[in-house]
Amino acid sequence: MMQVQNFIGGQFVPSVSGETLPNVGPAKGQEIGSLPRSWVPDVDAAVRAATEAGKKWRRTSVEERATLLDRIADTLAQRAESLAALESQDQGKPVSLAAAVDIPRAEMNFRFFAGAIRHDHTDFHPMESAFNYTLRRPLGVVGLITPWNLPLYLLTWKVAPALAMGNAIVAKPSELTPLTANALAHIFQDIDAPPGLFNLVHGLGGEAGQAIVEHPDIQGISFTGGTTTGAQVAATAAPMFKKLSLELGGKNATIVFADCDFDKAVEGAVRAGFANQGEICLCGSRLLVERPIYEKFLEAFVAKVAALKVGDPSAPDTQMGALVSAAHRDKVEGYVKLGIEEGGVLCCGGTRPELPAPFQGGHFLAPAVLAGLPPGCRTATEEVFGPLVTVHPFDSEQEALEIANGTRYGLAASIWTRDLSRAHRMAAEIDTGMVWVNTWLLRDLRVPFGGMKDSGVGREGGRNSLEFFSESRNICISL
Ligand code: TXE
Repeated sequence: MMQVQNFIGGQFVPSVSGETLPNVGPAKGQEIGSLPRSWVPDVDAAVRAATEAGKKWRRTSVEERATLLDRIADTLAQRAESLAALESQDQGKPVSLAAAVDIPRAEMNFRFFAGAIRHDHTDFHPMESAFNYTLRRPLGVVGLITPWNLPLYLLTWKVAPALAMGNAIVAKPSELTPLTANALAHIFQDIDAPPGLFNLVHGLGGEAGQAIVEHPDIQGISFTGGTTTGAQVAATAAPMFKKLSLELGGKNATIVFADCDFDKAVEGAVRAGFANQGEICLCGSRLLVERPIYEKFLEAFVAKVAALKVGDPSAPDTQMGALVSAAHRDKVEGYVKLGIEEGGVLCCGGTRPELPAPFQGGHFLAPAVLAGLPPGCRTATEEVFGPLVTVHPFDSEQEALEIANGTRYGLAASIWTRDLSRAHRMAAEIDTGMVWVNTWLLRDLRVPFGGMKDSGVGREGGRNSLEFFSESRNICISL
């Protein structure tokens, strides 16, 4: 049993109240440990520690900060195997995915931002009688609130640039996945990072999370999670004029034209639809296929989805693990049912697979494909965030765009076609923050990452992160 604690001022401590929350493992549906149920007193202590540490940290050199980030990356690399096993056990994803994606990306997040500040530059604007230069100063103490789908990957995506720009941190991971955040705290302690630089407060969103957002001595909030929660966070932070970054939900379209590389597009659509059990905000949960190849593509897609190996996340050949919680599995099951009620045909999956002990109590769901739904129905426009893809035919670029843009979200899309003029045309018209062409989830950490509409506000990545986690100050010197 893993009883994690808060990490405040460089020490592991229980919550002030002493209360804890259970941590349930998705694969077996059994308790694997506990986490502190923190609230205002715990957040206060974390903010005090961060404020103290931040006074020194903001005066460190770029090289000192980059060196710390590199040391964290080195330690993450050394502990990669155990971190992958921990992430898989906590979140339910296959250990192969955690080892190939989550943990290497956590390491890369630190290495990337160490490089970003070593090679950064700011602006200089000469005038006739004066010149202007821009200084970037840290915000001070920042609150980082992260979700359960890519726990370490998304936490480090915020921790690295926040530290790189001289800030101190109060972070709260999802109460559903505390373990790798705890392991990161151990890394900070093991490498003797300045105490109070990185503080971890576990607990419920409406308690510890809310306390972080409303704390008067936290200058900025970077949030990744659901759209509904994002609205609550914004409502609290906005009147306090805190800097705010919101990376929220998505209902992304995979758009396949008849001239595509057929096998590559099928492979890409399956990966986009079901990677990480479909629990990625970038997942292609709507598949739009040009009518001439619709039947053939649907058949090939369903065959590959039905063949995905669902089961023990720790088994090397498992392709889809367990959903993060029983409640989330029930939510996805509810959408499968709704899809059928809305007129969809269930082509495969959507049921609980029969698994041998000790997995019979796990939160598993066979990946589901629903065809024949009207593109504007609830199942095809609301974020499900699980292993469910709806498939729709289209007859023109215009129709594909209308379907793709016909939801409240605007995060990502992928387009599969050999006609690159068409790809550029479509990419310019799709209302999303990101578009992939003949690929999916290929990531360059320098590019702007984020969405529009109900998918969020702001961009992360490269200079976008450095600018979010700092205040630009223009200084004008008269000649
Ligand atoms: O997110 P939540 P969850 C979507 C997806 C998913 C839904 C809910 O649809 O089903 O969001 O997922 C903290 N003040 N995405 O439950 O609830 C909470 O404790 C401050 C897409 O993970 O938004 C957790 O740490 N904090 C997303 C974090 O917010 C609060 C990835 C996210 O929790 C809070 C995950 C409050 N009032 C879910 N309430 C993506 N875009 O990647 C909760 N929290």
